Amino acid sequence: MSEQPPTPSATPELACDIFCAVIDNFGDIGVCWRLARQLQAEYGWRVRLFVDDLKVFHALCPAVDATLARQEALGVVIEHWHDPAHAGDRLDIADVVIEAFACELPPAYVAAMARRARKPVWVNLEYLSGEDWVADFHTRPSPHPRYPLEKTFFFPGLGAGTGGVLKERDLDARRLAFDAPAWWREHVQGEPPGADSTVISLFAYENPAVDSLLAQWRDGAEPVVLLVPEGRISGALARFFGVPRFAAGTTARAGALRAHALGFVEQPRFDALLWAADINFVRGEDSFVRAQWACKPFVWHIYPQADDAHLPKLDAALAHYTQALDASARASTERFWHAWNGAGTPDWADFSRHRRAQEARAASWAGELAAIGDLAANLVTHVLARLPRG
Ligand code: TRH
Repeated sequence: MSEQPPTPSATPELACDIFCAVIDNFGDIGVCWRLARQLQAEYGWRVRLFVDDLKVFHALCPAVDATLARQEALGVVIEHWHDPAHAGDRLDIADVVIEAFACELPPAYVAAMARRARKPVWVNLEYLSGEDWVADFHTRPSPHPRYPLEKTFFFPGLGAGTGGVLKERDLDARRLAFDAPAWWREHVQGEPPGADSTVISLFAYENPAVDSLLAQWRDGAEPVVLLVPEGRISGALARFFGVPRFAAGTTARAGALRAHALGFVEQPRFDALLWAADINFVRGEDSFVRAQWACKPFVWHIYPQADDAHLPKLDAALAHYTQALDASARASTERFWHAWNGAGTPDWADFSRHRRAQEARAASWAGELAAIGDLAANLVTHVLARLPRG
């Protein structure tokens, strides 16, 4: 969509309000916070972020004080959206209004949008899916039933014709400048493991397949070093190693497996975990995207939905990612991802046999994904084309 990404100097300094309702976990605010920072830092927009759960936000950005109604962090104004009808201390309507993931805007805010002389550009930011239909629905307009307002649906995606996914301008440069020894000293109090070890990061929901996988790593011929951010999978690690808690700072060993529990870090530091590992297990939406930019093989634990609605999304992502692999590596990756998402038992030996091919593919896939353009750039282009003149 944006072969020519908009440059900050060519972009008017717009006011932008983003509304985010946290459903669960970290993904909703994770995506909104990343987008807010990018619009502010890369385009100079004045961004205000309405969030209904500041405690979850605090985990991603410790500077956020969960007791404050209004505050600023990293150049973004943050409002505690304490009630669905609440629309800030003053009813200031921005030039650009983003409702994330179909959260409903406060009725008074929508009414004021309709009264504004220059109507705001109103965007509903959808969840990411790699499915083909996304390109057809991306940027479709939806006129408001009562007001002279139009909202458009902006779809993140993994294929041409979609909104793409977020990627900061300096991300590749930061990845290439990653100081691995410093990271290992800070987070694991030691030097990076030798080349004979496979380093795996594990960020996942509770997963019945994890016990089998831990046992395979323990009993394998190659040393495995596991990096586990504290969270929903930690209980399974504690049970496996027979320790009361697998809390940050814990190290446990069994056979060829050494596992380190890590503290949850602020969002800008999350990528370094992915860069430190050889293979990344990620989940949800935002960490799934970051794993793709890390240019390392990855395994996705997709957010489970009712009626298995997530399974076509899993297969769509697999189709993009494995496209250039040979039939055997492709089938093995599919088997492993399916097993990690509830269909079968993961077979590490089968999966890791294709490691070199997966590494090459992870790098080429990141290049293909980048060709769609970064979501923030695509969104800015979309907004500028719809901004009322005058
Ligand atoms: O937390 P998630 O599972 O989030 C979600 C939500 O469940 C949401 O409702 C659902 O719709 C969506 O998934 C699909 O996974 P995700 O999206 O990867 O978000 C995790 C965020 O946490 C991501 O921004 C990275 C960040 N993070 C840190 O900042 N520090 C850390 O130490 C870790 C482990 C993660």
